[in-house]
Amino acid sequence: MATVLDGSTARRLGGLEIHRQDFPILATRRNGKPLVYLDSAATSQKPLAVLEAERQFYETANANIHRGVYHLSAEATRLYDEAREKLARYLGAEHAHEVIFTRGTTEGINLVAQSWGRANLKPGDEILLTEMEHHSNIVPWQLVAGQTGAVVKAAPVTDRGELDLDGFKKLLNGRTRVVGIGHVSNALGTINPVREVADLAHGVGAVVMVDGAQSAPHLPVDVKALGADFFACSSHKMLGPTGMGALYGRAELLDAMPPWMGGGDMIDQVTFERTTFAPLPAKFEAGTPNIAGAIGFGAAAEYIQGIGREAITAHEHTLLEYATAAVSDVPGLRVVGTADQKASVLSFVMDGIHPHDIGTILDDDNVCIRAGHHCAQPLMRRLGVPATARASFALYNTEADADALVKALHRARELFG
Ligand code: C6P
Repeated sequence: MATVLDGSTARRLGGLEIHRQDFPILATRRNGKPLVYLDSAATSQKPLAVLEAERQFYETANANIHRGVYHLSAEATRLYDEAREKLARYLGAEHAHEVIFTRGTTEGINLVAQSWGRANLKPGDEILLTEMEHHSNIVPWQLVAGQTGAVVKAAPVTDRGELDLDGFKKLLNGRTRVVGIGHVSNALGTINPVREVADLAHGVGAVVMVDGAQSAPHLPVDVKALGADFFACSSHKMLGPTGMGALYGRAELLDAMPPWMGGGDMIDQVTFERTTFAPLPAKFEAGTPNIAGAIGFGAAAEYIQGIGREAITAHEHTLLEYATAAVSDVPGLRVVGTADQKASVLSFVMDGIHPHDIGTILDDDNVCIRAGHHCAQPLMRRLGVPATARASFALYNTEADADALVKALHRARELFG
């Protein structure tokens, strides 16, 4: 049974309901059942503002950027540059050229590992991560460790899924050159104390790579206040199109870094003997970029800011608390990840039912959740579970979605006994 809401909670939950109509997919039904989309940590749904921005670009301004002398190319370039400024504002970057457009968080972290890492790491240097990192913030570092002789270490997490700060401090030392940390864990929802970690890392001269894939959509992000040297995020988790992302880097770091991909648009002069490179941000954007994607991404950032990130954070927090209380009534269900500070993710296991079976049964009720290791195998191993079922919330979810989740979980319980 769902927890009964008091009046003020209900009002707060209803506060963002008006925005549901901006997301056409939420009005779809399957077998007569409304869509209950609880997998926004995997990818978010898209509002009309984003769909329209891309459509309008293709209908009225489509041309390649930085190349044509004709008006259409100038307009495409203007829209692309404007999108970068929107993302810089969204992330709190001081300069637009500190924002590099990428294909997503994964590419952003690989860029830092391959460009900064290969130029700066040497044998014996240490790369300090945490046990709750997504594979995207592990594997790129292992690759560059293999190339440079550096070593990857992982700071421990507690049974509740919080970073063990003492354990982190024990591993941090003068050999630590880079600290990689997820702002919000995709598997558990834990919000990490990034500022504290960044201050400690800077104290030993390390640079800080923040994986912002799960924080940029849900929390007010200010890269300066966080102390991030690098911050990567994905458009598709932030109501924007797929195949698009942003990497923030401090200008003096990016300036000193070599390009990691070569091609058109990133050069100054090319001869067969030698090439000189364009200034930021072009140095890191070889080839024709995802122009429409950038414009859609900018529209998504603007849409979120129009609603207000504080309001979104508060809404999702209330919903997470509501859903967490409500699922506790399901027999044999255990929440995995009970950190004090959490955002938007509810991971759980159920006695006698594999998470994949939970996901399949819920799908009969048109309730979409994710089941699996969530690309965080070391974390699953640490917590002693092969996989979890995960419901994740966004600004368009309501208490009715949480109620549908709980109802479907009771049905799963009945089916499996
Ligand atoms: N997490 C999830 O269901 P890309 O694929 O590059 O947009 O994002 C990768 C990534 C990096 N870090 C974190 C913390 C993430 O959550 C993700 C993507 C999805 O949890 C797909 S595995």
